[in-house]
Amino acid sequence: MRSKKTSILLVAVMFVTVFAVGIPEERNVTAEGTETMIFEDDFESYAVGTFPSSGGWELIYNGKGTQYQKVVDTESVSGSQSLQLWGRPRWAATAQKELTFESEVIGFEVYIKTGSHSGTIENTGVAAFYNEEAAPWGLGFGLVLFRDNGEIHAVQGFGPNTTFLQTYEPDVWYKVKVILDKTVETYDVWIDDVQVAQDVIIWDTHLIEGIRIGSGHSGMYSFFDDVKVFEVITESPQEAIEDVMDDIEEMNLPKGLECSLLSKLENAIKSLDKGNDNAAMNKIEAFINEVEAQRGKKLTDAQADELIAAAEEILAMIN
Ligand SMILES: [Ca+2]
Repeated sequence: MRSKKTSILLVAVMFVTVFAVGIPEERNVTAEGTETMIFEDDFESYAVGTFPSSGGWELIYNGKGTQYQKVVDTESVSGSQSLQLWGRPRWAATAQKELTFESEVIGFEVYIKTGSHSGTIENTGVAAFYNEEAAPWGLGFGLVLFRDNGEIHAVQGFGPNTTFLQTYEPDVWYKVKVILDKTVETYDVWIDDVQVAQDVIIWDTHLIEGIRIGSGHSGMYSFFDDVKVFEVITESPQEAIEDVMDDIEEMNLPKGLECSLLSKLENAIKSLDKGNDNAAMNKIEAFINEVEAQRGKKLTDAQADELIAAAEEILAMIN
């Protein structure tokens, strides 16, 4: 009996954990704004030894040979699989995924691991936003290059000038993150969650139509896992609160409750306009408490969840 209870509890805890972890993956609030995922691939869904075409990836250049550009189960960050890309001297191996972006601020994340250094400045692992058609060999935007000399670089414009970011060790996974702002034509880079470049200058970013990962001319294998592409919504907390107010008006709630919820949010906007972030956060906390108190009464669970999730995102934006 005791073990049965324990296992029921365990299942419940697992459910809550999975559920709780699932949501922030879709929408991640950071100092840059709210990140909304538009594409992700952990390479777990493909047969080992195949190229992940069924996930929308195209093999643009086949490097050392098409048979080397494949999902493997010998290396991984998530699960048991990753994508191997393997270039050769003067012929890269590159995989591209076409995407459509609506936001002016976009980003990607990818784990990269490459082999030992031979000391040249040829690229081993590469990740970037891309346009395949705009130039004979395509154009990369927000490029992050792992070079065969053990250095990681960002690229200004389309090169040849680069910015040294840091060194790397062979056969170690690195988490690369880029956020690119089309309105000012710059990008920022993080390696293992540490910001290593800010406002690297690029141009013609309106041409971006996808993401590319690859192994350059060094002839060294590279592995890629957990590719994520996201859009960053950079609205102000005030704008985000106005969106929640619109949602409340669409819920057709009893008038008294609607007025009470809206007035708390209106007051939060007034506090933010005055620069009083603490007062604004207090008002949003009061809003959350009122929503919680009406859960299962004048608000359905789904409505309460939606409003609280939105309010918590706004708190994270202000904080
Ligand atoms: Ca994986």
